[in-house]
Amino acid sequence: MAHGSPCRNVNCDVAKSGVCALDNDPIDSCSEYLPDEVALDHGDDENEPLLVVRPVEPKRFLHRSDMFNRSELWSMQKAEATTTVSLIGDVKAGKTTLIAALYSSFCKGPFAGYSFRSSRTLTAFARRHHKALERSDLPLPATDRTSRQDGVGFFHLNVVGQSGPRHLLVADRSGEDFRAARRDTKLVAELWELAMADRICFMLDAGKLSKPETRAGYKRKFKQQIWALLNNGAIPEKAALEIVSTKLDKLAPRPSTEPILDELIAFENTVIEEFKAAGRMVGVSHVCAMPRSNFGVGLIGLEKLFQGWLEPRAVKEIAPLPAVDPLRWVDKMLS
Ligand SMILES: Nc1nc2c(ncn2[C@@H]2O[C@H](COP(=O)(O)OP(=O)(O)O)[C@@H](O)[C@H]2O)c(=O)[nH]1
Ligand SMILES: [Mg+2]
Repeated sequence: MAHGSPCRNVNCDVAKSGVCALDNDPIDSCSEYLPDEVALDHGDDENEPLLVVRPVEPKRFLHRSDMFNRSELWSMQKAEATTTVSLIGDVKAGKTTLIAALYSSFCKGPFAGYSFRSSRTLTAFARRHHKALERSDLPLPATDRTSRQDGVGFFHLNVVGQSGPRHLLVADRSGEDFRAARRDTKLVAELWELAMADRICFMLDAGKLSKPETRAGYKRKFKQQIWALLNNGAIPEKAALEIVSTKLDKLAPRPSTEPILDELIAFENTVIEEFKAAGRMVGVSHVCAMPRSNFGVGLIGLEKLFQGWLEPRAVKEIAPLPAVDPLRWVDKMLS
């Protein structure tokens, strides 16, 4: 039998014609017809390429690990229940340093009653932290300036506490964006992340209140920032509001390590009253994330701040209110 032919009879052309030379029909009733043999691999064809079976490697997807942009944010929020915190503050108010300090706290171990589980933005955290600690040519450590071109980015932290695992997203936007929106309220609409924030923190640079020459101007700008956002509908009703006063070390003149808070508290109280008049509650936190003016002061308020951010909030009442004097029976069921 010619190799490759299903028939032992060399005169049979069944492979091509499909007709048995001995007129057997069906073909496999012929005793010479052995189609199965064809299927066998005789292993005598030296030119046949070797079939190499390689183990299938599982695909690995590496995360960029940089700050989330808008589309990455949506996919995260679709997959997990998240708490989003937005930091609002002028240039150099201490937003990025605060974020780096929270990351650095988790690098040391459990923090504020939570343990670190994972982060999808580790590189972004590490870069900010590195910059804050780096022994550079600068006279003092500093974080990279977040610029207007950067837009808004989100840091992600997945931690676990007594209430179970939590996903925290912290928005970091350039102070220049907030400053621009304060001066031209048409730009307020571009601060899109505020609409989805669970908590909005107004970052108050307490260092600016320590100097009589900057105090009055800074207080005015701080309030202007709040009103520009409130009056233009950028602060959602559902968001918890908080004044986060930063750089408390600047209120502790050496050799004292106790910040003098009178001026700060008096100003915070006027802002709280203004919020109250507008029908909004606002909390206050005091922090020192990098005591570079007075190291004796140490870190202040980070644990309490973080716990407040992840505090479970009252679930909103989503049941519809009963209709007044309903006409339809279906509406009467609610009352
Ligand atoms: N003394 C002191 N300086 C701080 C503190 N937090 C931040 N800074 C400094 O303030 C400057 C601006 O901080 P940064 O976090 O970049 O501000 P951002 O523009 O709001 O992100 C940096 O030089 C920081 O080192 C603090 O708690 N104490
Ligand atoms: Mg910044």
